[in-house]
Amino acid sequence: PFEAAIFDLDGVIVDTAKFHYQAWKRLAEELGFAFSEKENEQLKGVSRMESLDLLLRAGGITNLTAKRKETLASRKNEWYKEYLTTLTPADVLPGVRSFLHHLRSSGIKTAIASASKNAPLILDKVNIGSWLDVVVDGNSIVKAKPDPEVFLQAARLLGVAPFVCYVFEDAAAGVEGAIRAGMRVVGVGEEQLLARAHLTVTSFEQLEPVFLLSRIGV
Ligand code: B16
Ligand code: MG
Repeated sequence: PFEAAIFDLDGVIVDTAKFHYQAWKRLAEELGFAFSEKENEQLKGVSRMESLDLLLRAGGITNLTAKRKETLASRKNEWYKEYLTTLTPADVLPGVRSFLHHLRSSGIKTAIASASKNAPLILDKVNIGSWLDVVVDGNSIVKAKPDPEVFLQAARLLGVAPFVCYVFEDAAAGVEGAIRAGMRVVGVGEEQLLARAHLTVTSFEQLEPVFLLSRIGV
């Protein structure tokens, strides 16, 4: 059975993943090292402070105080929020709105499960709040993906069991978290990066919504 669709936000609903990368790259450059898109892949879906740790490790920087790390993370977040000011409803990724429409008219519940503390701001800017039953984000969870917490909380708030949920994720950490939550996962992105997903699509546009619904068992 398929009763609920749980969406990651950054990189699935809206292309904010590129802004995260731009801001982390800018921080790395300021600290004196280059940071590639490939290295950035492991930061996707991971919390802000854990992302910073991964970035510093990639740059060979150790022994920073907690206070210095806080400063660096807020610097990155200020730049990220600066990039977000350009966001409009037109930045919702191709096929997402019509997929949400199909789900809702088939009686499927919808939720966001994001690691981001900026999720409310982003959802407000792209104006899709009315398509969603539940939003769980970085402000209400303790353990970041790959921990299943964010997905389990979404299912609980939707009032459904994990096994009737499909999760849509662009990050390996998120795919892992959804599997640990006992849910089925559709990877959105490159198949080799999301190998553990039950099905992978390159975008919501790739499959006609009706076809996708039948593929995943409505
Ligand atoms: P923030 P998602 C995640 O969002 C991003 O993929 C990840 O790159 C980011 O570090 C994390 O949110 C925290 O975001 O700094 O805005 O609180 O993909 O889970 O929607
Ligand atoms: Mg994501």
